Amino acid sequence: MTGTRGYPLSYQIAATHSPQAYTLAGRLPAGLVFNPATGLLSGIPLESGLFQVTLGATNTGGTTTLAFTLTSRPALANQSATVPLRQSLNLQIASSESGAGVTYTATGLPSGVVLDPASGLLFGSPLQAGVFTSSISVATGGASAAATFTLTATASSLDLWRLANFGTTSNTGPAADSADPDGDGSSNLAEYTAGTDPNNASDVFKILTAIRNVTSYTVTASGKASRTYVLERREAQGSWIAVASVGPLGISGPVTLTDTAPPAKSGIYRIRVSAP
Ligand SMILES: [Ca+2]
Repeated sequence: MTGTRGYPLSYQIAATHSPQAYTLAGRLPAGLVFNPATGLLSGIPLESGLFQVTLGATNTGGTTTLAFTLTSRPALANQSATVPLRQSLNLQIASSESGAGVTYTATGLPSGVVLDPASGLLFGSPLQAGVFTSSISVATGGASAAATFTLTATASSLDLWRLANFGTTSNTGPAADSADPDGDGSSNLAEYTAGTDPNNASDVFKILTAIRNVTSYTVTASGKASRTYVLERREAQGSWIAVASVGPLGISGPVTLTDTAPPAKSGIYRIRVSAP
């Protein structure tokens, strides 16, 4: 007979020839009781393992016995967690068991995530994005239970951008944030933000024209869809102040920003581009 720790269980001894009483020898898991008058075994097992007992049925003709194994499985539910790609994690597989003599297994984890079989702790950091349905088990005292642990490792938009442009989500080598594989002077992180192609030196965020009139200063720059552009100005000893803003752009194309009150003396301008 098999039950699960923490869940109600009942078992009626079946015997022929109208038994008058029943016997049970051996140890039952805590929480189960045996009724010798009715032969009913019932309760909620409070421990896991294999329990060897001997059942007996008695009538006027004598007693018949039967060796019987009661399996009380650990409780182990399907469970899930969502973690960011490459971020370290500490996830405890939840079960009814703890302490010495408990063993966990897990298969199908993303690379970078490992299991401590004694504690059921999943640790490390996922190196693959996606949904991983891991088969998990917990065993103690000869009884075991199986379930699934669904681990979702989510990729950020920057991860997905790296994957699209460099075939990897790893922030290393030519795909590193600080790298400039096309040699256009703009780092990968800057190209991600600007929405430009990190593998094409001619596609880079740049000022196209700058025109100073008597009452205005107008700058055009290469614009990309969904990006926002802010023209900022600084005068001597001053701080940067925003003087014009355009975006988010609906489509890619030149973006025009005008300072309608340029300083009488000199000033420095820059354009800040931001991604959604
Ligand atoms: Ca570049």
